Amino acid sequence: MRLLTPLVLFLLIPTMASAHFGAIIPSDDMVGPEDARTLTLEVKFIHPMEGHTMEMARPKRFGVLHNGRKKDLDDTLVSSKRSEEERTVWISEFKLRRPGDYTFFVEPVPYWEPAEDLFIVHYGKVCVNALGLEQGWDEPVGLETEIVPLTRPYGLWTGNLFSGQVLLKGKPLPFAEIEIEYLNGSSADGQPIPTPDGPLVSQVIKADSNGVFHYAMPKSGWWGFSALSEADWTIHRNGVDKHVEIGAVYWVHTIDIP
Ligand SMILES: [Cu+2]
Repeated sequence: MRLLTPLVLFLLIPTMASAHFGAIIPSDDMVGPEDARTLTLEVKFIHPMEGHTMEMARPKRFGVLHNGRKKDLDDTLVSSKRSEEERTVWISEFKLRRPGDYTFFVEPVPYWEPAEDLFIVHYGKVCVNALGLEQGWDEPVGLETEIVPLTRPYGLWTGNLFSGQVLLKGKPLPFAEIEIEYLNGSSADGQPIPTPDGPLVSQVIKADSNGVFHYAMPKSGWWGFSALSEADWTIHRNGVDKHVEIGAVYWVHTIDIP
């Protein structure tokens, strides 16, 4: 039995309940004409359901797509130690000047994960609707891999179905596997739910032959969707070429019907 242990551990790794998620969490997903127009965005690398934060280096790229134009926001990022674990997260203040949808996106630097013997790069996205004009949310950013929403990704009730399409190099990724996690503690009352066991931590669904998936969100708060692929490039580490897991991550917010 003893000899089997390393093999068993190896087999367990791909189905580990605890999933990594790159995240961009804005202070709101909808900003009306009467609201304060400064958004605060938190860029971080987390295990959303279990409430853990990984250390995050300054992202390689952070920007926003609005009205068909991409704007670089690297300069706005300020490091912070907000999490209980004293890990670095990145904060950006952004002023919404014009109406329309703002899709924020991040490309982190590769994160070395010794437990999986690979690097992780999660391309994160989130959309914020501004000042009453609902336009732009369905545009791709043009990242190496990304989720493009088919459901308008803001103003969602709890229980709504969220649909999206997974793209890899701009093309639909057939039968992509998508992990879904709830950002625990992000409900309207701010009360975390007790961390569930095993398969309840991450939900897992598969896209259809066009890379399209659907999921109904059962609680108010932020929900992360992550579709993982293996990059066709590797990173040299201590003389060995290591695999790179690339993730297309998208975040949406739901509120309860009053
Ligand atoms: Cu981790």
